[in-house]
Amino acid sequence: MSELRFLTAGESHGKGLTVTVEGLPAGLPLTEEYMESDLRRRQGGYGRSKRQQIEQDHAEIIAGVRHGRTLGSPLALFIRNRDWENWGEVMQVEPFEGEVKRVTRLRPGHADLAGAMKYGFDDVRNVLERASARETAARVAVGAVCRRLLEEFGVAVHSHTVSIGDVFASPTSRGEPDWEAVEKSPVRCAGAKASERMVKAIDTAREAGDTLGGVFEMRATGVPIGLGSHVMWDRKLDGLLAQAVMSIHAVKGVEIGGGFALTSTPGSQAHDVILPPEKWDGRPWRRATNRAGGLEGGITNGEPVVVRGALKPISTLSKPLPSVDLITGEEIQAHYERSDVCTVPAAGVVGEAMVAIVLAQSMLEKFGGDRLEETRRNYEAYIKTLGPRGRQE
Ligand code: EPS
Repeated sequence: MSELRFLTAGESHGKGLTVTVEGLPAGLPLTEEYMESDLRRRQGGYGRSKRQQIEQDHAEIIAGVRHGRTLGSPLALFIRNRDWENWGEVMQVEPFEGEVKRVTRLRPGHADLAGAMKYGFDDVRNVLERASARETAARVAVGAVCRRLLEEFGVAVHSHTVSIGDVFASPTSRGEPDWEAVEKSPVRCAGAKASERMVKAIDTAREAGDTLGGVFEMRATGVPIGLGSHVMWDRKLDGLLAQAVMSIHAVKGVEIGGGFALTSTPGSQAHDVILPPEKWDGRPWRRATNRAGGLEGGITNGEPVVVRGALKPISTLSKPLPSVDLITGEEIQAHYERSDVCTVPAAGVVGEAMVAIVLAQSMLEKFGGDRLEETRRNYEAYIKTLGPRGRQE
């Protein structure tokens, strides 16, 4: 179990989201302003619903920071839901005497049915409020804090859209995508032509009352060799990353590096040749390729960590699917209020947060430290031990 952990709370249309982050070292420079850009990026992307015009997510620091630096005490954040004001009685905390309209028309694909059965509810709102991907705003705030920590060690985490519906970005070979182009694209895809086609696909889906899924990819650079471990199943970093990315709402698949495609290549073309020291570029133990996605035996190998998430299409459809009423058992059409048409661009930002959280956890597990200088000292001492064993002082 890692030293760094966090808990979120909050309903989609409640007062707001809260997060408590425990286990950060003291002395890490951190401001509310630093978290703004990731929160803004999560709200964007072509295909989002009108909800994002209501919200302007801002994470207020309630505890754990003094004079711009972490204290080593729990960090507490609060993100207000602006929309809450429009949901006063429906989401009121105090007992409510009047009649509130219940949600009983089950949406196939959402947590509605299973959640109502599990918790014994006769109003699906009690499930959908927490099952909503609104919760990812809190995760992105934690992800930004972890990104701040990783930056201190030269680790950067980016993401881009690989596909939306049946439109694919042209495959990037070994190099990193052009991250500036990604951030400028309305669908967070580096290729201008593919971006255009993705936007069109979203428009077509919207007109048809439909939704679209896709694939998003996270790439973490500057990750040192040796995070995670081969010695026990629950310490394998690829497994931890897969769980973290799979936990993002609507994700149905996760791949590391070459992933499923590696199954159809012979072994001679599935692995990454180790280069001799003359060919290293300042970082030890470089490879000719990175099909392993930076992970071998559940341990980082020094190459960029590459994780992809597969997002199913959002289950709330403006042209709803046939369904059944939770109370009467009657055949009806599923519930619809409003919904995103596509959230793949936003999912990439959430994916970055989850990858940053897992990497920060494993960095702290390996290097420890109650204050940042201690973590840094341990990190630097370890880096000196890398390199061919016979050539060390
Ligand atoms: C979200 C807010 C929600 C949804 C979305 C994520 O807003 P509302 O329910 O008020 O329209 O747009 O949630 C879902 C995709 C879902 O299936 O619940 C957000 O802030 O990201």
